[in-house]
Amino acid sequence: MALERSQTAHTGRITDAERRAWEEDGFFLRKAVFAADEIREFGDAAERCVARIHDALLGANERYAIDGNVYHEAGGSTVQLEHQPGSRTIRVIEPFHHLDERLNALIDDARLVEPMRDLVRSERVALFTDKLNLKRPREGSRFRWHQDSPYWAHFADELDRLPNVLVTLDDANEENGCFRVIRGSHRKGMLPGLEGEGRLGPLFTDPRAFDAADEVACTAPAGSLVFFSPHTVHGSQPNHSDTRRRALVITYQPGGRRMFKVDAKREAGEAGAG
Ligand SMILES: O=C(O)CCC(=O)C(=O)O
Repeated sequence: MALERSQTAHTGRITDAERRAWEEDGFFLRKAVFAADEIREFGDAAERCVARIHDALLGANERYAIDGNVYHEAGGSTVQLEHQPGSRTIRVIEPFHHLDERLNALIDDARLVEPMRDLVRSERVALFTDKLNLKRPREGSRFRWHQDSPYWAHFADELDRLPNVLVTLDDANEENGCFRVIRGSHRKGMLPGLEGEGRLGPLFTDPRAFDAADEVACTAPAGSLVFFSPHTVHGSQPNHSDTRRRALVITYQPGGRRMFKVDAKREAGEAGAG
């Protein structure tokens, strides 16, 4: 399905067309918001985070497996490794903001915070959580269809005030596993999960609960932003290409509230960590 209705090149508060896309589609895309030198800085910073986590994995850390997927609590983050048995490749780091100053500063960038004031429905916004998703060439695995709201339902009261923004760190296309959404799937709130598929199954959305014909592949150049609702069904395919596909996913909330994985408050914007 074509993207046109949900994409703009705007950088400030959200436009009327974006508001309509948010309400009707559950997402909108802003292409090429960051300049080439900034994108390079973010990519370098992401690799510094990976290096710090690799160091942390060499020290004492808690390791566990759920449904065969390996996780570590290391360096102040939850770290997921790629799924192949014995893989040491890092797939997800949550949170990442404490690992690198450049990425910590990005959380306060007006190009993220200004639209978030509208989506959070508060002039004061704070960080809820932040993830670095790394799809390495040939090894990066899929993200199954899911909503974020069921993960957060036991923690947060106002699920509809937890908007996400995905920042592409590399050009994202169908071959390297670009981000995908199900247009309009946010409108029914939390959808049923999978049954009989292990402990994680209930967190993946039952495909009978949405229409696969509404799938949109968010192909976009590096430095683009996809804003999406916590109820929007989303996921992505494996990286079958020789190019990496890295992305940040940052979730905001009204100011004055504590973060999801860290027992501290992190205001964003002018009042942020600076
Ligand atoms: O990075 C992706 O392609 C998927 C991200 C995602 O589903 C998530 O972080 O919840």
